[in-house]
Amino acid sequence: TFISYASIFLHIPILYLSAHPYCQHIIGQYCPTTCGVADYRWKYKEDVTRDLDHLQRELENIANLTHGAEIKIDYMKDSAVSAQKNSFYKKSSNILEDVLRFEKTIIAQEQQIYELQNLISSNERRMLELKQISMQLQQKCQEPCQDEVEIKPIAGTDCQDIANKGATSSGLYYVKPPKAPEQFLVYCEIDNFGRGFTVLQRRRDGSVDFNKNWIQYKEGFGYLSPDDTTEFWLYKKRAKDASARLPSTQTLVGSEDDQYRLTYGYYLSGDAGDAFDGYDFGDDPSDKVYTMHNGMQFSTFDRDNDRYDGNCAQQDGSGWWMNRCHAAHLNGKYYQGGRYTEKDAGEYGFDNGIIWVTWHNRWYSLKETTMKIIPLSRITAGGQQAGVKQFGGLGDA
Ligand SMILES: [Ca+2]
Repeated sequence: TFISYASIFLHIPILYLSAHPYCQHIIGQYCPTTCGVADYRWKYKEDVTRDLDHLQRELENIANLTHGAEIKIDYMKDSAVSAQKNSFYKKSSNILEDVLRFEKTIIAQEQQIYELQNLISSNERRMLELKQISMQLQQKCQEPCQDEVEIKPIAGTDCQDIANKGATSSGLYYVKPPKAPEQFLVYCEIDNFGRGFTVLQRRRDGSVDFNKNWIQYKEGFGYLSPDDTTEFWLYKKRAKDASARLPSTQTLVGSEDDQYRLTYGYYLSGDAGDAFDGYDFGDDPSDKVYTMHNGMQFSTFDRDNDRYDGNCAQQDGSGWWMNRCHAAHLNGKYYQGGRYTEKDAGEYGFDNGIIWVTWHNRWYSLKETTMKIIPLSRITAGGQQAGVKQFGGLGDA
């Protein structure tokens, strides 16, 4: 095409000269004249014209092609824009979102894996510790077993029998009443006069919850200690039958068939008075009858044997010889400060403390109590004032 352009410039004068075809005859033969040049150039006119035509067509083609290309480019631009706007863009952004989501999932899973690894290693540590403890225990178990609690060697039918056999100090003893199927452990209080008391109940710090069900009261609960530092309810513990368990105090409590009825026919005077005999609160003429405990059956929240329309044991949170309901309530809720109010009493708002109403009013909860059993023979033998007074000497002022 470079040659073709050169041709265009050369042929412009030729075309002009070709308007004078006759001059070739006038101008000389040897030295090329203008006409000669023109004539010489004329011979190429046809080729040049053809070249020009060809060139023009080429140019036109190029122009057409350029136009088409422009259209194509425009179209492509449009397509690109619309594609970006439409499916492609959406697709790619969806893919992006998916990728992000996967990345997040991967990160979360990596975190989980990390946490699990930590858990595994902490578990491994703990297992190691447990193995060590287990090894220590195994070593200990290989040593001959020694009871760390001192249990006195003398045994008897009850604590008085034990005292009669020569025991002089309080502590843990085995007793086996004649009808009991097996011996069981009790705390015996033995005083300097050789009197033995079987401790039935001990309250001293509120460490044991006395809101227990029938079976628990039947089996006993809390903790026995050789130095009288713990709280418990021993009654019926490891004994199928209360009368078998306590033959020498058979008038105190009945058998389970009779719901462990309290038969408390005696009380020798003490500072605390006899709350078991009921109390006239001044609310109702029948107060004393309604609150005496003598002859009452034992009740727990799941065994209502009281003489009240409702459930005294449930309302007052204890197991006790409920009437409707009580003047004495030694299995009541422990209140650290002693004094308490209806608000403190919780859901039911009744006097649910450790109460001995002939000594303190019903809104004072005793801080220490002990219930002890003594043989009936000792009462009838006389001279038991001090012992029973101790029974009444509950708590503090
Ligand atoms: Ca009832």
